[in-house]
Amino acid sequence: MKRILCFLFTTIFITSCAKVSPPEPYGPVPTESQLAWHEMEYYMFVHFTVNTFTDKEWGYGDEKEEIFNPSELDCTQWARTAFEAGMKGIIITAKHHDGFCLWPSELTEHSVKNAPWKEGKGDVIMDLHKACDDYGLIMGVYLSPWDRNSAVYGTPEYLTYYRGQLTELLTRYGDIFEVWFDGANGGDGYYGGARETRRIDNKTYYDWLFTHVIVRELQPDAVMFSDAGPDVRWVGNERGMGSLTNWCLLNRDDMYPGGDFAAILGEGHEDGKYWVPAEVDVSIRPGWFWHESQDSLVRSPENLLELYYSSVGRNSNLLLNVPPDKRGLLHEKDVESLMAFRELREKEFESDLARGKEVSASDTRGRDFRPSNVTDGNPDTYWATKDDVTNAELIIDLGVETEVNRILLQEYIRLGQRVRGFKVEALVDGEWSQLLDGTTIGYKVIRKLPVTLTSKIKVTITDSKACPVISNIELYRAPGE
Ligand code: FUL
Repeated sequence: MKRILCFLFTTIFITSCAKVSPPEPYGPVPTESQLAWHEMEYYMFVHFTVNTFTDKEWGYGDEKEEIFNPSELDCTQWARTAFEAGMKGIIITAKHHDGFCLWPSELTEHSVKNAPWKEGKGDVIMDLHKACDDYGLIMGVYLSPWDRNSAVYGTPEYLTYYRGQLTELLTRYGDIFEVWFDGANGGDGYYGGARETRRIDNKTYYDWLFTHVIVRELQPDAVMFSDAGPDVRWVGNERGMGSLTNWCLLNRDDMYPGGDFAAILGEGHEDGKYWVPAEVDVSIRPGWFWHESQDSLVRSPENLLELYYSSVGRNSNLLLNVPPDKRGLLHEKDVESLMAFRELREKEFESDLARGKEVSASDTRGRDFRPSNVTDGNPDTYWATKDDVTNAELIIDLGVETEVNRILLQEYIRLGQRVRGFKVEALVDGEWSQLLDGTTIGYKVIRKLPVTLTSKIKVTITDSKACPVISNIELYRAPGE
């Protein structure tokens, strides 16, 4: 009898101590570069070229180099502003559709080297690279595939030129975090004096896979953006609107930049074969380039906060364009708005009311995956259920009656994006009252809730592709409501 008891106790002891294995990844998962990209969340777009001086949005390609002559160009001011605004990096139009290069490319005469600025000795990309380094920011480059200046645009020779330019940009300026390929393609232009319309087949002309290999070789840690990825996708609009249902997944095999895909880019594909999260690109002004007539039309701090909710709050990154003016400086109006937006944002998320609070769950995988991992402030720990559970609830005990009106949720995306549906309830007068009905989560969602006085918040994962893995839940009482 003694022996049987001893055996039983030992078995129970060993079983309870056995380490439960983490869930297997489900579906596509992000690469390390994509994970680092997700964490950047908010960074600056800089549109600057001859257009700044001609008051245009798209230069024809025949602009004289002499017109590029900023009187006070100061990339340090751009980087300082981005840093003080809480941004993590800057992506610059190294070359826009007009073909003018902001660096002294050896492959064309149409660049800063023939401009009066710094007597042709200037290099905006180098200046920005140094300024970014000084402020701990990282730099990205936009190299427009469409080039209205190049005489060879539309022929195979242009691809050699384009890739040569890309090689210069990816080898001269340190680490590049994102390479931005836009989808505007072909049309009328100067084309070395031909002044004609050139159409290309954007599905085949650029032979993108070849170009991707060059980027991977020269900057293995960079992500590449376009309508179709391969690493980061366009969100499908330039209004700053991420999609409420937003899968980081995309079936991109048959997609290409400049195709007619805007309608599906917001949501992505629930059954997508690749991890290709969405980036929201939007301008602080009506135009992408600076126009004096738009100095009075800079987005207000409140408007920027709404953009933040509709981008970062919807599982997307926010690439906010702030165009330098003719002086080569970010305009005072834009800077003022950015700083006030930072203050608003800080007040909005001043104190996480869920941090360190007790959490219980209807199901838990094991000790390492305990419910309180979602309120421990550690992005590397998460709550997970057993493999066969795809519907489960968490209750955060706030201890005392507390007012809340914002919730932030994150999945542990190293294991894939899983959640299809969730809801949020609050205990009000002893009854559960529903505050929110949501769909996907992904890297991060931040949602507004009605102002609610409660002591307990319940988050129910109502539908998930595989057992849910939730790394973080935060609750806030934002002011002003
Ligand atoms: C588009 C361009 O045509 C616009 O001028 C702007 O640069 C925007 C961000 O991308 O493709």
